[in-house]
Amino acid sequence: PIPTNLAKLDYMSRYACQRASPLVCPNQALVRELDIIRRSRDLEGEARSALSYERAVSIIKAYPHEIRSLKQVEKLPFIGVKITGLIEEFLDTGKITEAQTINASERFQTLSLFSSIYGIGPSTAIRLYNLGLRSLNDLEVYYGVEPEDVALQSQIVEVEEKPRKPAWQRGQHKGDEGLGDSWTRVALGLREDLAKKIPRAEVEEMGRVVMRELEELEPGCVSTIVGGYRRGKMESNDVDIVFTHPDPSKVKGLCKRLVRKLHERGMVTHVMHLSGFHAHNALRTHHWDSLEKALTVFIMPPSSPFHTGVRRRLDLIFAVPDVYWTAVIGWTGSIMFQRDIRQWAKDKHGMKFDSSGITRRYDSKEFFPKTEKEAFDLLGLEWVEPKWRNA
Ligand code: TTP
Ligand code: MN
Ligand code: MN
Ligand code: MN
Repeated sequence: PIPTNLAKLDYMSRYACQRASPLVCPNQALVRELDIIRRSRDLEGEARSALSYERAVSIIKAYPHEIRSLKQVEKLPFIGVKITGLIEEFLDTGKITEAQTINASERFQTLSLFSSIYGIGPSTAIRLYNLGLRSLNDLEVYYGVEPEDVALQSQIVEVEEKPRKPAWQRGQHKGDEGLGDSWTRVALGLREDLAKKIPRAEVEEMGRVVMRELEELEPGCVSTIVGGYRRGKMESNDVDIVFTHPDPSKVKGLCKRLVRKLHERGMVTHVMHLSGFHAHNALRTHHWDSLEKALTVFIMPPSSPFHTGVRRRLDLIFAVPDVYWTAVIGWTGSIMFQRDIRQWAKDKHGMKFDSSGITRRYDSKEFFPKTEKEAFDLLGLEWVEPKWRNA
């Protein structure tokens, strides 16, 4: 199915938010090869190079035909000399030697493994690699993981992170250096569960279970399940939910109350980050943090037919009604789609966009879209269905 306004979208655009990017594209094998190099650059701390590959991959994801000749890609943005050479090799041989070499290397495999642990980012992974560690067992010994780290915690584990740059300023690095050794021990204990993907039906059940608890706490809340689920992924790594309440005064403090309730019911076992309207956010200089959010570990209650005992990552985001739709857009992603909305808003409209609002730069006027479509309209963007935001 092709988006109805595909004609108005433009796969040649430099902005991912003007392109239609499906989950699976006609050039998926090429994308997979280039993405190995992208991940390797990322793991090696070569952020600029990683971003170049990310942009190249993203433009190919939106290319609507199978690529059979270099002529098809020569006019695409972000496809420079280096990438053109790699595509040429792929067209000739069906593979990219550099990607295959990287993929087979012990270093890449080990860094990938280490950074798959929540809270371990590239530079920690490299440090551990340089210490000679190679396996998860090595990590457990190094961090002194005890059986109780692996066992289900009955007591809530709060791991408050240091303030750090928002995701879009960090590239894809999740949690690097933000979390300490105590969290890493917990994350190692959870790794088998958190590595398991979440099917759509279970994502939906998690949404229902959480909403039932929230309704008891504060009737009348509304929510949208966002993240990869909303973009159509068949299996997610976590569940992301944005909430609001028609009465803005009911939203403040609700995130903490919900997390406490879920914890009391045994459904939330860990909380990695709980944030609200801190004093330092009152000036709204720290927009990303002005939504209340909790990054948690959830376990389905025994009363649910989906109860398996597998622990899941659950992100809860609370927004006042004024910024609900910008929060939904931001947390629907993809990261690249969102990053380019921000860039587009700045370049074309002198506006600042992020999950916590839309602000005009010159007079700081804030805009409060009443729907998601209205937010796109405000930014002069064609509507893009969530399942076409897999940039
Ligand atoms: P993620 O949950 O990290 O990723 P995802 O849902 O796209 O895919 P999956 O969970 O299956 O791996 O982030 C969800 C979206 O939220 C992401 O596309 C961009 C946005 N986001 C932020 O705005 N800030 C953040 O700190 C993070 C982690 C994500
Ligand atoms: Mn903060
Ligand atoms: Mn997600
Ligand atoms: Mn998430």
